[in-house]
Amino acid sequence: MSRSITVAAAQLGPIQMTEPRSVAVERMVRLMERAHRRGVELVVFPELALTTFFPRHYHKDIAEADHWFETAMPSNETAPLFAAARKYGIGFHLGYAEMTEGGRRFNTAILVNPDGDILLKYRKVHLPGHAEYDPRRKVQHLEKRYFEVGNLGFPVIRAPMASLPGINMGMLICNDRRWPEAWRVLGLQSVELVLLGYNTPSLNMEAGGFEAHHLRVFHSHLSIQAGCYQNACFAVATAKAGTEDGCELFGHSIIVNPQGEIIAMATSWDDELITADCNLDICRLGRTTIFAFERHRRPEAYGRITAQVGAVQPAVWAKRAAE
Ligand code: ING
Repeated sequence: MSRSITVAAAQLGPIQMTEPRSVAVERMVRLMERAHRRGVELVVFPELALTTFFPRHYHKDIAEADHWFETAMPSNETAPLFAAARKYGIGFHLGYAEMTEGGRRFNTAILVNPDGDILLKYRKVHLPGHAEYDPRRKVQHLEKRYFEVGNLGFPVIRAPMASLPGINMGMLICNDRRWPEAWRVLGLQSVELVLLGYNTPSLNMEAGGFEAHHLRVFHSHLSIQAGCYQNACFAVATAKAGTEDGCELFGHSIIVNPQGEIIAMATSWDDELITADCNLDICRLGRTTIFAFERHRRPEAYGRITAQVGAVQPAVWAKRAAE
């Protein structure tokens, strides 16, 4: 009997600044109902799924952004999600802005089972963008201003989900997907299913040079497909999409298998559910052959990866004087 689970990316269309959490949660509950009708057992919502992507807005006093954060999970506003999970017997992943009791701010994701247990929490490690107002940018990207670097590492948990007694699940958030180190830390914990949400502008907002528009989606898919192939795992990658307060985010949510193949993709930039049956047993081929880490990895050659932050200049070749 194969270890199979039916998963869904529950892509969200835009959430405007003025849209209350209750409306976003209602939209997500509708997507869970649709997921239930399709026999889905685990739903993945986007990064910062409860609000607009507020790091595009500058606040001199970051406390002015506190209303974008959740101080409790679940809360009154998010309780309907937990209720729907219980009603339909569906697990879910939710990305949101977390304010801890001590007042620390993280870009966070949780994995919740149908009983409402929070099985895993992850706080985004790779925060793109900048911390101070950048006048050169058409749109700000102030994640480094509003969030601390995640302090939970890249955890993987083996937990019951759907009809299976145990699935190895881990999470990434948005920019993390572009960093192979993040995927490999999950892979070194035998991850089988990576859940990730993203909010990614469809245009390059930095004044760093021209980038053809189609490359935005290409780079996102390339990163996820490579991560899955090189770590022999599935991924469910869910966008918040559409135009939020004039800023366009691309959709193209995907579900990817351990061969790096896209097995489902969203085609709208609105609320959309894409689903796939994932036979987790097919992770085994990569893990026992080309990516049998214990047989093939050579950590003694990888020192630079943790010893350095930025790149150094290479040695310069010079022709040897005749001996
Ligand atoms: N968004 C973007 C992402 O990594 C970005 C930021 C876009 C970085 C394009 C580089 C290139 O998908 C978030 N929220 O990380």
